[in-house]
Amino acid sequence: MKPHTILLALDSPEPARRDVKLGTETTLLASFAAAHASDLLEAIDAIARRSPFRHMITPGGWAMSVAMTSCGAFGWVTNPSGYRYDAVDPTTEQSWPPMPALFSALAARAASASGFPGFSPDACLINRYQPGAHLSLHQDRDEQDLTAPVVSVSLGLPANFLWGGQKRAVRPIRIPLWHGDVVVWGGVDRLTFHGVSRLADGEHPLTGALRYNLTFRKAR
Ligand code: MD6
Ligand code: FE
Repeated sequence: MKPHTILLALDSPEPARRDVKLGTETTLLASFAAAHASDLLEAIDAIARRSPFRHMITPGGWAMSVAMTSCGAFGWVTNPSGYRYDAVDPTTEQSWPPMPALFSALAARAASASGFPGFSPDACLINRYQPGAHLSLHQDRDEQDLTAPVVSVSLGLPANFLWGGQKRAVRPIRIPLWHGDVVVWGGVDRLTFHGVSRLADGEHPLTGALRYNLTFRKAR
């Protein structure tokens, strides 16, 4: 092998990867959404023009480093008294932008491919990370229907996903999530503690110095 061949392989930002089972009922579908990335990003921009990204304040009083907005019938919001799903965006005092058909179709296909047929999300939380932003270890437990999975789509800069256990004390493992990766998780893994490490500096051809994550859920 010529030296430049090796360099090319190391330079490649997204090495060829396979789907991986992260847990009994958790699947990483490598690059599953990559072909739709530009359309997804365009739709995110349109949503953010109606319901802008904002740094919500946690009940503890801290501004989150991750900027968030939502689309679909319900959006995820925080306020001094806790977290909840609301049909109204508190920033605009209007309903959230509708969920684009591309979003719900992609989420349903990913869920099906991972053993959760018939997934019909009514909420899509959109997270935007700039370098330094992170998400502390948490469980997704604000949804009424915990039998439905969560489908998570990563776009732009890569991030290390922290994947823990059923108790906060379990030390999480790190799983890099690349542009286009989709994680589907439900069933016995639905309440697994997880988070996202501080985003490293970088430049992605489609998003610049940003990472986006879409999480689809059945909130009600
Ligand atoms: C993120 N994701 O990747 C944050 N939650 O930016 C989550 O918090 C998450 O990816 C539940 C299921 C999948 C996720
Ligand atoms: Fe989460």
